[in-house]
Amino acid sequence: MRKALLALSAVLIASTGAGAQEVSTQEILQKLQALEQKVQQLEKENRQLRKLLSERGYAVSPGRSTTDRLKVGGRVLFRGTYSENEGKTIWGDPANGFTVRKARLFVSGKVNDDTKFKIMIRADRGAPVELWDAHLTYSPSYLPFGVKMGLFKVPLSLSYLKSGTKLSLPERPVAVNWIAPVWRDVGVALQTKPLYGVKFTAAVINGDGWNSSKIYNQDGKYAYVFAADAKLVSNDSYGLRFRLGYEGGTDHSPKLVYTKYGAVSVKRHLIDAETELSLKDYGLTFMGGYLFDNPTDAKSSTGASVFLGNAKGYYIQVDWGTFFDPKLHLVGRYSWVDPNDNVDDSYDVDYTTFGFYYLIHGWQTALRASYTFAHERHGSGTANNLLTTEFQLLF
Ligand SMILES: [Ca+2]
Ligand SMILES: [Ca+2]
Ligand SMILES: [Ca+2]
Repeated sequence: MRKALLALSAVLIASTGAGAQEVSTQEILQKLQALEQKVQQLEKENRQLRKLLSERGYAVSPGRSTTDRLKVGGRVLFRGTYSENEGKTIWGDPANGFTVRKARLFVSGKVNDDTKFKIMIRADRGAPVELWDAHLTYSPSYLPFGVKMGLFKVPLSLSYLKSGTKLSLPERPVAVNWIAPVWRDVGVALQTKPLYGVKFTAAVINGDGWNSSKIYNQDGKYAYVFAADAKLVSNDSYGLRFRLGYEGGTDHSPKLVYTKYGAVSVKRHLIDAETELSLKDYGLTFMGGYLFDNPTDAKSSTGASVFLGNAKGYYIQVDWGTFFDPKLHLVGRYSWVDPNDNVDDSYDVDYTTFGFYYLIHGWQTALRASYTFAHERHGSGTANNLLTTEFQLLF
């Protein structure tokens, strides 16, 4: 660093125009020496300041250390829940209590200008450490598209692709959580950006989702995902984004909603349309989505056919960054889902959620809280409304 600085100043001194010819070599050397002393003095002061800081318990490092080549980071998400009932919460966790909802570490970076990678491990809720992301992206300038391969988020739902660190409410809409493939899978994805703000994605994935056993294409069949994503408007005052996704092929994920009805594998014909509208002058962001799946060839674990109806669902959400404190956002959401239309009503629900988040230090240190009114649309209701509070730390 210092040598580069000195070389630069030598060039500057040597190139200061007509006057430069009158400067003798001796004078240049003297100036360099003076400069060298100043740099040494600065370095000394820098060391002293760092020492002082560390003595006072501070470390001198950026919050999320980033270099061109390597970025190391992670997060801890602490959660407390209070449910009306004693059993499981509407999200499947045991009711009432504290948990470490997310504990994650990642390394990402560039191998060169064309090749990026990311590896993330997690130990959510204290589960054994497991691989959660492991992918390479190769996007050389001579190709009109980039290729992503490995273990990554199924690139379908706008809600799911939004980073979990920037969610307005503790969980994604129930319609998305139940119908969209909100899990990781292994495969290859092509992505191209033919116009500014427009992105097309096509992926071939195992369709076996992710589970705690090894990641393989256990049924030998594939799932296919296509998505179009467009930022139709993006300026200082407004933002409008739309994403349309389709999943076909065989989905055999252990997290399929159809496992509620005994089907472990289906052919998907899923359409997911989601949009986000921001009115930045008012701190308002609206989101909405509609999902529809027509599953065919549903099979139980023994290979027997299972008769399923269509799955349908939607959500609307508003996020308001309050004018009296821009760190405080108020959020409301309504989400409706029928995972088995015209066949089974036992899981037809709608959830109405109110909440807030407070960005103490951006998303790096944030609080979230929400209350969900969980409504079972058929049969006798269950007392299962849920209060959730969260503290998030990114590093
Ligand atoms: Ca498969
Ligand atoms: Ca139903
Ligand atoms: Ca209820």
